Parts: sequence; structure tokens; C-alpha cells
Amino acid sequence: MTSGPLVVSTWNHGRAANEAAWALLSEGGDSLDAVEAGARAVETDPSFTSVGFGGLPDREGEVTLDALIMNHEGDCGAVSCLREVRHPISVARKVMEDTPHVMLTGKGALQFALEQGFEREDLLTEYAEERWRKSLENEDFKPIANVEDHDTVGVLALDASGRLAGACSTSGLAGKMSGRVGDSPIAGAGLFVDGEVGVACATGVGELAMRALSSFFMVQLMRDGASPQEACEQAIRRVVEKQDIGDSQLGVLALDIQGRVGSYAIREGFTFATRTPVSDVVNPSSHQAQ
Ligand code: SD4
Repeated sequence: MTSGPLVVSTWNHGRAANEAAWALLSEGGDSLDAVEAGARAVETDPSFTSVGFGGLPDREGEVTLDALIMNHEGDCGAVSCLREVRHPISVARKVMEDTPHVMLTGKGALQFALEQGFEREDLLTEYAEERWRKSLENEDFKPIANVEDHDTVGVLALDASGRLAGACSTSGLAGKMSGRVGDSPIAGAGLFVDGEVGVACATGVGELAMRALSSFFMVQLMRDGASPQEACEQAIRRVVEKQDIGDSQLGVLALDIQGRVGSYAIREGFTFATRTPVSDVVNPSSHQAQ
């Protein structure tokens, strides 16, 4: 017995992701196709300035993208530091399905994407360029996650056949150093799927999740019997106890094979969107007391 279909996605823009994913899930579609479609919907919309086309650039003014996709069998594909391709999640899926590798990065990722027929285009919008130029005037400029309520999109789905899948896609932290790669394309850090147990993802300052392998940790906790909510809370607690979090934000989201959902964050502001046969909502996440 399964309680799918169901899809949950990070932040307010998760609603747009869910809508695209739901179009497939509600027709009996596969969770992997659904999470890819969900991420693509956010990647292509320039009003979401932390993912795909229109994403805010690094310190040198370059838009570089990270993405990861995983299926219920634990297969995964990722790209990091990918330039000039609007849909990194689809390139990541190609890496998973058509290469013996898990991740391609930088120039090689672009070369592979072009060979696969992806179009090359300028991803820096006027708005993003203006924001970047302004940021250069501020010498103390540092990346801050969670100031605008839209960050990495993480899409977690359970389909009607009980298959779990996950996808995440991001332009990373605005103003990051050139060459910086975050948690999102790293299996176990930004996203992890165990088809028998659950799927989890992270958003916010990626370094926090990379040091703790937060997504793998959450899925392992669920394997050991924790509910998704307990797993999320323990993962955030672990980060707060072991790392100097400063004023950083990290939000986590988890879905188990029974269709139960959990979320938690270091501080206020993290939201996630849920779509089921009976609801289509954006929820504020619970968070640690500050
Ligand atoms: C990163 N976790 O690159 C991603 C980006 C994000 O706040 O979620 N932005 O660190």
C-alpha cells in the first residue's frame, strides 16, 4: 500500500515546481519525470533569482549552476559549475542515464550538454546583472541565504506506484567565489534518496550541509525508525551543535515511503510547498528557537 502520489518542494517557488510535477503524478506518472519537470519549471522562470535562468551570478558576474537528480534505485546524476544551459537538472539526468559517471563539472559539463543537444544561451538577466553590479559597491558583501525567501529548489516526490525520487537545482549563493560548488549537486549533502525509506534535501548555506552530509543523515535516521520530522530536527540540531552557524540559514525537507513529510530550519523564514490529491499549499517550516 502506498500513499502516493505526493510532491513537496522547498520555498514558495516550490508551488510552481509542484504544479509541474503534479501534472505528471496525477496521471500516474513516474516520480523521476515529475521531479525533473518540477525543477525545470523553476529553472526557466527568471523571477526566481536563485535557480537556473535569471539566477544571481558569482563575484565575477558569471551564472554557474549546480543540480542533482536521484531515482528510487539510488542512481544519481549531477552537474556543477555549469554555465550557459538553462536546464541543469535535465543535463544531470543525462549524466545519470547516459554516462558511467555521477557528476560532470564546469567545461566538461557544458561540452556534454552541448553534445546532448542542449542549447547554449546567456543566463544573466538585466535584473541579475544590476544586482551583481550593486553588490560590488559593497566591499563587505557576503552571501546571505534566506533574505528573499527563494533559494535552491528541492523537489521530492512519491508516485502512485510507490517510487520515490528527488531533484534539486540552484545557481548557488549569490556572490559566491568563482568556482565554488555548494551542497546541491553532492549526493548525500543537498539531496539523498533511498527508495525503500525516504528522500531528503537541504537548502540554505550549502557549506553547513556539506560538512554534515545532512541529506544522507536524514535518510539514515528514517531508515533507523525516525519520522521525517524527527529526522529533520535531528539534522538541524547536529549542524547547530557542531558548526559555527553565525547568522546562516539551513532548511531541510524530508518525505518517507509512507508519504509522511517533515521540515525544519535553523531560523524563521523557510517555507515548503505540498501537493497531494487534496491540498496545494505553502507551509511555513518549524525552526529552532533563536
Ligand atoms: C548552495 N544550498 O549553493 C545552495 C543554495 C541555496 O541559499 O539553497 N541558497 O549553497
